[in-house]
Amino acid sequence: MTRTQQSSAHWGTFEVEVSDDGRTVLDTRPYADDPDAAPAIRGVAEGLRHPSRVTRPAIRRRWLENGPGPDPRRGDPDDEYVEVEWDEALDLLAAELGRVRSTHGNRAIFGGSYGWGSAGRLHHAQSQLHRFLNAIGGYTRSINDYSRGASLVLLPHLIGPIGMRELRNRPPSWGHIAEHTDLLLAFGGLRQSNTWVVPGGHDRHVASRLARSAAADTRIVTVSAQRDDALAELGAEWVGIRPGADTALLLALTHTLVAEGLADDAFLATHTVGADRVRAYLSGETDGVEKTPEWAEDLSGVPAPTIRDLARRAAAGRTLVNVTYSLQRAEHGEQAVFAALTFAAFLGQIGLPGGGFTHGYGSMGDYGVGVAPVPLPTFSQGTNAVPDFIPCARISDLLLRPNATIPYDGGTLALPDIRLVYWAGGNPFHHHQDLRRLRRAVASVDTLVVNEFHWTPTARHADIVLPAATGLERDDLAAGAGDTRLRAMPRAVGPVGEAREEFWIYDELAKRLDADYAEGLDSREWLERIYDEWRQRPDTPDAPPFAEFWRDGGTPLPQHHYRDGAFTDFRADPVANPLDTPSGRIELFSDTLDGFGLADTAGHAVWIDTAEKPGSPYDLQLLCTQPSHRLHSQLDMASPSRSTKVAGREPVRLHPSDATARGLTDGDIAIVRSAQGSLLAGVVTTDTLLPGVARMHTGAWYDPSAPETADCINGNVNVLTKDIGTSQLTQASSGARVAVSVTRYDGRVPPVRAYDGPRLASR
Ligand SMILES: Nc1nc2c(c(=O)[nH]1)N[C@H]1C(S)=C(S)[C@@H](COP(=O)(O)OP(=O)(O)OC[C@H]3O[C@@H](n4cnc5c(=O)[nH]c(N)nc54)[C@H](O)[C@@H]3O)O[C@H]1N2
Ligand SMILES: Nc1nc2c(c(=O)[nH]1)N[C@H]1C(S)=C(S)[C@@H](COP(=O)(O)OP(=O)(O)OC[C@H]3O[C@@H](n4cnc5c(=O)[nH]c(N)nc54)[C@H](O)[C@@H]3O)O[C@H]1N2
Ligand SMILES: [Mo]
Repeated sequence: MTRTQQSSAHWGTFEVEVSDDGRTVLDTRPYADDPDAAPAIRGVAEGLRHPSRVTRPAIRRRWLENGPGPDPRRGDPDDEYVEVEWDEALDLLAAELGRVRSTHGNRAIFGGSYGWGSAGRLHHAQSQLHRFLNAIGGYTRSINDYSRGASLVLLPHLIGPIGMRELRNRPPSWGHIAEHTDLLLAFGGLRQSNTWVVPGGHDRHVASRLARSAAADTRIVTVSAQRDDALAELGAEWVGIRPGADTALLLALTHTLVAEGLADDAFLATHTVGADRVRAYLSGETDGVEKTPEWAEDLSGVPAPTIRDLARRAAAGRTLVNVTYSLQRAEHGEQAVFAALTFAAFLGQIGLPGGGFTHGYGSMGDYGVGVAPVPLPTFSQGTNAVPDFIPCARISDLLLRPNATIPYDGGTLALPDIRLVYWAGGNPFHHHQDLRRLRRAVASVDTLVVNEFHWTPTARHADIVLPAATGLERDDLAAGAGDTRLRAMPRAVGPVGEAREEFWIYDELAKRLDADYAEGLDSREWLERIYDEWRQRPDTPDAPPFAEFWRDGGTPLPQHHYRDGAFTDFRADPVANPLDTPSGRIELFSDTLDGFGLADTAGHAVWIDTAEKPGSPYDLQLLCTQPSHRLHSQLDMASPSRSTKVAGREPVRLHPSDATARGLTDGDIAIVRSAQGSLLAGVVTTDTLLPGVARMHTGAWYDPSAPETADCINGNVNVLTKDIGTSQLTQASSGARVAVSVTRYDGRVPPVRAYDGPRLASR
């Protein structure tokens, strides 16, 4: 008799079938109530026992023999690791942490550790690492994210923290859209596969189903370089746009509103500041260039009549302007968000049912689906005694430029001299740009420590690798925003090999360093404690005692559905319900931003041409998008992700005309090059792309094992992307696109070794 239980992941709630001896996970499958489950779920069981699992603590031989210090060979695929007993690994690591602390101070420890980790409120990788590092005196941290890092810095200046919460938690729901919205203008499309992911877990994937029902009443226009960025069933109109040109299009749409008397001057006068400065910029008074549809056509490829028509249609009914995160994950990406907010303000529908501005449809599965009206249980991180931080996407700058300063949000940040990096729950050799540069960066530290499930490319650069128990190998509880239930996540099987809970790892390290991590409780006792603390809060629902919660597999979470959308109160009375911006209104011109005096930021939205664009020899614009069948790099080794590969590696999509011009057909292997590096990819042709545009998903495991052929022979796009901040204001990731060349590869095809793990020796 097999046993079936539930578990949670960022790709959703799912069912786990365990063998009758309780030792093996036989299958993982979608939860029966989930109408649109993520394909990745099928790969969880396979990932759990995959040969790429880290099963014992391992130390890189060169570090073990030579001691800590910079080493240009970090990440060498031929490096050998020595498997050791836990005690030896923990003693070595505690001694090294102690050495760095006493010689260089705690600010020499970088514990930012950006990444998605796993679902689960107690065993949250970053919270646990941060709690441990805080307990030993603190660490240099990182802030913001790779997702919407530019928006997170820009938008608070324009709409304030209140506006930020409204925008994230209270967008018009799909129901509102169906009821009220005539036109949904979707910049960056509405990709179904992106809604399969919700941080923290998700009961029922309903976003694409709701979008489908909204489409019966709402005209959807997607603006993107790919026609299939919207589900075919949505019947969306497609406006093909040159990637990176949205700001120009949005400025021309706003120009048309002004030129044709369609702008809502009353709303602009009462709810915004700076509309006059925007008008002066649009007319060319500011810089001599009028932002007409003809001007935007040259830059974007969208015909001027289409632009005029779109502006008129937007003004004629209830219009919602949505921008995906991808638009701002690029050089000057924040300007697209700024311009979209400006256009929505000129339409004057912000705060009206089904109208205004949203930022999350098509990017995150919980957007517009519901919000968690109560906080969720959390494991406290303690307090950090070190004040230093970086915006997370400046990791290579941090390691390569100790003691330098970088501009950020109107100020300057001094970069500490980092000697030890500890990563848990993230994969920078997946997520960061320009991996050649990142390799040079990690070569410069004394010690790199990684806790991992798998021998990821990041683990294979580490000096100390500690095997962590996965979400199926530990007890936890989980819920995502908008979930209907706080779920128990009982462990399904024991950890593989000698893998341990990270809770145990940090407790052991803390003891060796005379610090207190666990307050005398074990992880199971902590689970009960964070649950009880949550249950006793006055603002949480009437939840049962822990034993009952655990037995029932969970407890309902109240669902709050706003009757209306974001900015309703502000719209109704901007004096009584102001935003917390300097003016109390939406700032279409911000004196604060203007006052920063930055070359790449003005007080209002501006068109700034990017340095990175197609031109000889890198004549194609490569979009780097979120993968459908995995979460970033997670589960890339399992069948759902592998089923998407072409010629045994990550596919590159090309327009048939671009493929033919390069002598390429489906199934060929191509070499893709940029100014930063090169990779091998399998060719797929499709006319759903604009000519001149190519596309690859992120997340293929970096494979540097045949450098004579390419920097990565498995198709990790981040060997191609450029490691520059979005701007001096926001300093976020610019990973969404890069100029590349694509040519046939007819040479010897080296085998992919990314999932094999390193050479291991034991004592
Ligand atoms: N070029 C380009 N690059 C991008 C993007 C892009 O659009 N273009 N997108 C960016 C975005 S938006 C994001 S969010 C990032 C994502 O970047 P990451 O979040 O770093 O990517 P993941 O593959 O999810 O990495 C999570 C890692 O944590 C490990 N892990 C999971 N749970 C645990 C745990 O409990 N403990 C420990 N120790 N480890 C655990 C997994 O095995 C995995 O290796 O990528 C960014 N990179
Ligand atoms: N299945 C799955 N879902 C995911 C993730 C995953 O790894 N797997 N990751 C999650 C995470 S962490 C995040 S942050 C979100 C990210 O969400 P997004 O950043 O919105 O997702 P992307 O897939 O990178 O981009 C969406 C679309 O934007 C279009 N696009 C790119 N550049 C431009 C441009 O300049 N202009 C216009 N108009 N369109 C452009 C592309 O055609 C692309 O298909 O996705 C989440 N969802
Ligand atoms: Mo993200």
